[in-house]
Amino acid sequence: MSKLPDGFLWGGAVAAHQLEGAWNEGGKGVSVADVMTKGAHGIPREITDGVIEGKNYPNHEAIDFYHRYKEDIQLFSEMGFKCFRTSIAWSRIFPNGDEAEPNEEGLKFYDNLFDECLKHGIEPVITLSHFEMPYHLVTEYGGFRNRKLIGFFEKFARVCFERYQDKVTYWMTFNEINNQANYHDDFAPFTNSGIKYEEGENREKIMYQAAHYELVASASAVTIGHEINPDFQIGCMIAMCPIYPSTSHPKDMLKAQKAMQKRYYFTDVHVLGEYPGHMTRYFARKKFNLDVTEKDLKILKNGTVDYIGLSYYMSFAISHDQSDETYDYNESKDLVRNEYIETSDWGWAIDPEGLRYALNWFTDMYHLPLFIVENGLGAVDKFDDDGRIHDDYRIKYLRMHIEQMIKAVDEDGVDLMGYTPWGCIDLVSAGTGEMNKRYGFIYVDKDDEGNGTLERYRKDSFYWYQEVIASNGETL
Ligand code: P53
Repeated sequence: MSKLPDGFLWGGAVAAHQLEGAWNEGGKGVSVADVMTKGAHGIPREITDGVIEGKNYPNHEAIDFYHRYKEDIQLFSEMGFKCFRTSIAWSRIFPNGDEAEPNEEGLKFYDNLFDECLKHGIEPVITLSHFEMPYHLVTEYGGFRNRKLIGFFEKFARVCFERYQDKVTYWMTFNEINNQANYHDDFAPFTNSGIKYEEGENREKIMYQAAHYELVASASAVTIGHEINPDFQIGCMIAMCPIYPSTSHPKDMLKAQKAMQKRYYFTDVHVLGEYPGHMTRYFARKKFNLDVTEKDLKILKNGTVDYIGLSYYMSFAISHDQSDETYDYNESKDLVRNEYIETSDWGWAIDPEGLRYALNWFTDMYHLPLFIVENGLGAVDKFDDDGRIHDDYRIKYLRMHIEQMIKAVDEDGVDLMGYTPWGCIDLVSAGTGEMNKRYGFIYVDKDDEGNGTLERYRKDSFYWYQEVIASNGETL
């Protein structure tokens, strides 16, 4: 007897900009992902002023899913996927983001894609905004620092909900909205919110303002979606990296708790429809004077989510700073290495128990169904002499996490909807732009310089995951 419920949504997850390619086909506009070059571990991706000739923009072609999706969905079907998580590239639907009418060719592409999934009995799970807003919204409006973006997002959401109301039931609004808690780096504010900081700006205040507009836009979309189809399940999407105290020193404990509050208040607003007291007091102490209207607060209250989508890759650890009694969180400075945990080749802490902890934490805090919509190991894969890819390291990582996930459901009573490992087919890394940081069950022949046949190959993990799904998690 399986310990997971019948109908558990096994599948895989991707995002439009990381696999579709065809960046300027079908009437698509330039997105924020199209102006990011390739970086590497420790080397940030450059955010260029528009698309500059001669630079390496890995998302432009990606793995050409736009032209090959039928073949790829066939492979997902072969693995037994019950669902497939992807996103709708906003700039395929509204190339500039502020048009009066949507782009029919873009809408048609997703009709075809969702039909293809449904044909194979695969439920589409759709993120509306996954690091790919139209670049025009950055240059013309300053991204989500501008209140006008709420209206543009609402319109985009409404068009998608109406068009796909009979094809898609599971939705998410903003992918990993809380990544921008790290506003010290340029990456997350740009990918989450389309924000490019000027020299000397108050980065933190601008981030909180942008996040507020996004939270309002999200809540408004939830309300619109439920009006269009009351059966819609609309979730938020949170990047879950639990933050542990580095020791049992009470000040480390408190520091970890305060850090968790700063990194996860986004979830409180999505789920409870209001800001927690620690945040309103923090905004007041910092004299941020955010633009938050009475109407916004009503929208937040009315548009609470149906479930929490989460990514889980790693945990963090933190220690207090002797000189700082405020316990304010600085993600790029405060985190320390956890000596009990090994890391991936990209420095991400591998911590399967952390997944069980995270699932319990969300359940205790919010009492909502959860959906693990990303988890996985980025690794370099090589063909062996027998012409195959023996990715036992990936199988090991996933097995350990699925074991903890099952304990959370079976022993702890967590209400879990499904599990979609990240990058079920190799794709462009979001953080570094590399192809070589691979997550897939399916190998794609393409390297970091853009060379390769784009041919697909089944890795060992492909056959392993097929068994996992067929046995509903019994055979690991
Ligand atoms: P890559 C940071 C921390 C946790 C998740 O990431 C993150 C990031 C951003 O790098 O992103 C999510 O490709 C995101 C995906 C992304 C995936 O994790 O940097 O939702 O778009 O590809 C893995 O290895």
